[in-house]
Amino acid sequence: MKVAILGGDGFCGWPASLYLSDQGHDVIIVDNLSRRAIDEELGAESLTPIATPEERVAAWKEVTGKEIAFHNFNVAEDYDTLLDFLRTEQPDAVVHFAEQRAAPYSMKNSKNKRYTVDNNTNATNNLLAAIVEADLDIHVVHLGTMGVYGYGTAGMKIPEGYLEIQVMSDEDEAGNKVEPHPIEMEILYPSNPGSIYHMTKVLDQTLFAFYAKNDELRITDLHQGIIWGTTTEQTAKDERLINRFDYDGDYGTVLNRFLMQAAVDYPLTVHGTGGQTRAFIHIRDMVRCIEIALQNPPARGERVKIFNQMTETHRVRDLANLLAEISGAEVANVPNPRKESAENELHVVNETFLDLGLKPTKLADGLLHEVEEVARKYADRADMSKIPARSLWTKSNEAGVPAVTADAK
Ligand code: USQ
Repeated sequence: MKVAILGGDGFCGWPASLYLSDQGHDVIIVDNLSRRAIDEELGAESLTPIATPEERVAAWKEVTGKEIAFHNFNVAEDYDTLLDFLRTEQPDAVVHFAEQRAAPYSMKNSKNKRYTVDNNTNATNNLLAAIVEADLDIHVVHLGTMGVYGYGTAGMKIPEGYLEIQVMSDEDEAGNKVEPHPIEMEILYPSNPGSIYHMTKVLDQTLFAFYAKNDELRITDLHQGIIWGTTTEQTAKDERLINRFDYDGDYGTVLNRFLMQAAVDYPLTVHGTGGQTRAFIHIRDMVRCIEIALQNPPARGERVKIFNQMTETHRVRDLANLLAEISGAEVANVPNPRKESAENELHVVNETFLDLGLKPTKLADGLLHEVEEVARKYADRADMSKIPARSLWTKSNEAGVPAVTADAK
């Protein structure tokens, strides 16, 4: 299958590109290197030393003999280039990772809020509009988020995208009064995003539903949980193929941050009570899920397929306590910079991927140490001043959150 990976230089895009190439697919990466530019803007680097995209694809060729093409352009801004690219390459599928993915970065200031909304929604709309204009039948696989649902429970497991509901009506279709009777329908699960970033993925859902209905585009939206791990079988083949490892307060995600903090003897930064429960998936399962989604596209005219891409749920404080137990790390409860429920339960349906053959890599499988080892190996590259999360959801979060110092913006 010929697959274009938009955002193929990023934390998920790069290992997914390598995995698909390794499975024999013809992979083309499109990326404008915006994530690397944000590293510079924040003065925060990946803990692992990542090679340039050119070095990466050359190393892949050297190590495996397989070619991955790389195109540098901005999907959100260069519509004509995107359209030409699709017309020339005519990929069977496009995997769309080309979005700003950090909740704290999106909440930092109004500039970042506007950038995240502009970038993410334009990237998605440009892709969909270009596929229609090019008149191509391309399956779009999009990396969405579990965060579109919010993290509560309504006394039921969160379904895969759609909710069957029943409403009572005392009117018929012509508006005449009749005996109250139930009407059944299926709707997108009510959205409840907790950040501007998560909100852009809600907007994406509406774009997908429209283009699937109006233009019969074939679209799969993957509602992914928090990734943990950094290494896949492919990224481990050569140091030049290494994946990025974010540990800073804006881009680092919770479990990888805790593992890095344990490795460098930094007290684990539990926000508030740590009662937040979230969905997780190992990076090796993520790449496999992308391939499974590619192999199971919806038919033309079918509604958007939505899969919950997660394998287990954990409470933040349980993760911190587990790491404290196995690595001797200290746990620090810090004031929560976010506006989110202090405590929540989370139960999620994830049968589709399991039925299609995913064999989950669970926390219990011993890979926690592998991540800590990677962090320990590159510990000398860590900048401790970048660890605290300083992006505040509202002004009222200010109390107790570490102040920004001149060298730690
Ligand atoms: N948290 C801590 N301490 C930390 C960092 C985070 O207690 O040092 C807490 C947060 O307050 C939050 C939870 O851990 O309650 C998760 O935070 P996170 O930074 O790991 O994840 P989040 O900001 O939600 O975003 C990440 C990815 C995003 C993806 C999302 C999946 O950056 O791209 O969509 O996870 S999900 O969380 O399921 O919506």
